[in-house]
Amino acid sequence: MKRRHFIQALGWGTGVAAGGWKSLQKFTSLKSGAGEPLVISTWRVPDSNEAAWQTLMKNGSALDAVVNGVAIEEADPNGSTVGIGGRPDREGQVTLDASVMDHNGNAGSVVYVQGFKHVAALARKVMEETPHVILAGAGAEQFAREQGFKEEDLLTEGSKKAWKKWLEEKNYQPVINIENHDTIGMLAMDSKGHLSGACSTSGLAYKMNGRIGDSPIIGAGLFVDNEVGAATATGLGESILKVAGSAIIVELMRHGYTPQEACEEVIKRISRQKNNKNFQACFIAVNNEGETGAFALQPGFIYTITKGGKTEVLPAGSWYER
Ligand code: SD4
Repeated sequence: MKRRHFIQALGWGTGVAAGGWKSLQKFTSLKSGAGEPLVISTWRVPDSNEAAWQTLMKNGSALDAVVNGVAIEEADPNGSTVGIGGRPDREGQVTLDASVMDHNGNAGSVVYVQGFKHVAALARKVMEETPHVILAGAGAEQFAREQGFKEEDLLTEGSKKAWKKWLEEKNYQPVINIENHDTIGMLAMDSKGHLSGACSTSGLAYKMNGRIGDSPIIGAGLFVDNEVGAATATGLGESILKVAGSAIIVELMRHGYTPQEACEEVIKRISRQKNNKNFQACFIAVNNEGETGAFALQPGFIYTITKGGKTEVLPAGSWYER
């Protein structure tokens, strides 16, 4: 018997009300249906969702959809945590990280990439054109050149100004929510019921040179198992890495948790980390039946979901309340 069925037989399958689980009643999983296309992304990214949706509507695969979708954010110079315009590290260098996974369990990732904004597409190339999963730094950039990716300066005037201002005090504090444009994690289901995901980021503003977060690490910032579901993350990468967040969410779903319950369980584990009131961690998830879930450590996390051609930006529940 699947765990969920077992739990339901015991009569406490949904809406468990104990401690931090109370939000379950407010934020139950949203149901779509296997094979009914859907796109779900971290933060407010309606244009990205629209691009992904249009890809699905033209019979593109879930993988095509997520790579096209996150490319919109990567190309937006106003987004301060993704692609061009992403905030630099302490040395003033914009270094990007990204990962992708497809419905066959294939994975690709790039870390510490400079001068190329479409890092999710580059991660896809790593997945499809190389025998490896992760390429880093100069090697990833050389591969990008060979693959014909456009090279450009990603440090915009706005980012440079913000960095110069930051240098005056050099006060390093992870920002809890950058509500509108933050790391984009996107999951999609296509009409065949196949799931794929992509995650793209410039990481934390003013990070130490060489720092890598969760977003390009398979199992932390992104995980897809077509037999079960998919999850992706945003927030303080260090907190997400330490619990293998996205992989654990998928594993919990395998054992019968709804996407919502699985996101909440992993946030509960993160809530035990030190300084847990001072950083943000957030997850979105979908299972292979098209049910979705979202949950965060702190209030303020929003996500964008597109189903049936309709896009909505919704608030997620959180461990700590306002
Ligand atoms: C990182 N998780 O590099 C990313 C940053 C992020 O909202 O999601 N910011 O840790």
